[in-house]
Amino acid sequence: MKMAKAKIDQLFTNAQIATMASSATPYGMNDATALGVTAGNISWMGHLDDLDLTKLADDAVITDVEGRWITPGLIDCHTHLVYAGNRAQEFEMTLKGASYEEIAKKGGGILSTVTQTRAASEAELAATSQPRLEAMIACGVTTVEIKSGYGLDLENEIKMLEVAKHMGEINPVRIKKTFLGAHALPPEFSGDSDGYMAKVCHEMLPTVHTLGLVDAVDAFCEKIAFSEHQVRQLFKTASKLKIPVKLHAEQLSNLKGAELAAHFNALSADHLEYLDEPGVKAMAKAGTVAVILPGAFYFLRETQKPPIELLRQHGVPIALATDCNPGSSPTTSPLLMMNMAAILFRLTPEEALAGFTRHAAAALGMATEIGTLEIGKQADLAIWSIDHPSELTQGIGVNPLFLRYFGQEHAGN
Ligand code: DI6
Ligand code: FE
Repeated sequence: MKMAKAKIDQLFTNAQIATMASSATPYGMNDATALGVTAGNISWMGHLDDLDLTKLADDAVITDVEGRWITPGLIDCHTHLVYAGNRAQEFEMTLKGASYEEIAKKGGGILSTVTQTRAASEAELAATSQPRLEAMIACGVTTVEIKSGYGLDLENEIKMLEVAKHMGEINPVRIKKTFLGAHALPPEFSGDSDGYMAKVCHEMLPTVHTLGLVDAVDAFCEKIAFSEHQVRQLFKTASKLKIPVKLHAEQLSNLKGAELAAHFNALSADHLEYLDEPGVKAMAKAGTVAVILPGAFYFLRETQKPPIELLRQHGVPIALATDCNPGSSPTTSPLLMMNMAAILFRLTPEEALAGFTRHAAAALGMATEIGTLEIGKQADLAIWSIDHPSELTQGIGVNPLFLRYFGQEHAGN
């Protein structure tokens, strides 16, 4: 068999390793100082002196990282990275005192991004989104989830998901595609949100699924978006099609979205500022990951904080993400989100890093493949010029990335 003969083709030496695997040691640190990769997978960790040299390919690349830290590549498990235009003018209006409602009435808000995204060709949409993906890659990101939800009709939702897929094909990064047709009510369905949800369930979701464009289904469960009852219809449809679900829940109020998500064994419930204890318990029971989005909390000047201590007490895994979007979290920086999560919500630096690695992998249903440094997993690595992993969370807008290694890029060797 090919695998049995395969040798280490990339070796990193003189490293300190934060595996982020759940273990007794902080950051899953082990005492290995070298890490070997075979065809894009982690195949060996240990001390160089103990390496059986017959296991090393003759042409192996050996990289001395000079004492730097290796962590899993970062995973951004909640983004709206593909969109056209920007909402900087709305930002100016907000600072002059305009409310969200006033801005929406003047054609702003999510629907202004919908108008601009619909007007963009596939090529334009890809071109305008590409710098955001590159910025994430430059921060050590190796996997990005991208949601649709600025098309809100079949043609434009397909366009967004095709762009996301294409970006994964031309960039050294793994893209997971989430269908968020139920993000907002499109203008042509004004006053008929049940009618729109029926279209999402009976036409849009089955079609994008048949086209192979969907890894998960998401919705915005909120008074200004879709009700618990409407989201239930969507999740029933997704379950029939065997597509995993996730939910924007409890961001601005408590509509019991997290309990609904848990009922459908959701991969994650996201935002969660207004989450209560029954919701936390339901998530714990279902194994649903809590995705915390400090960028949106900060940018919208929210004051209600997600119940971090309750999540800890009930053992709910906490992931973090950028929520990269033009309206409520215009950022591409996971490291900045880690700092905000620590300062605003008192996550520890270790929890913050686990939030962008191990738990983010679980929020995408990929816990067995990525998110920790373990033998057999993808060799998605971020190598940092730091003295200790807590520095990743301490810095504000600092990026100490030294090198990023994306296993899949080397899988064909
Ligand atoms: N919650 C949010 O914070 C974003 N979407 C969502 O469901 C906002 C997206 C936007 O304003 O464009
Ligand atoms: Fe979001």
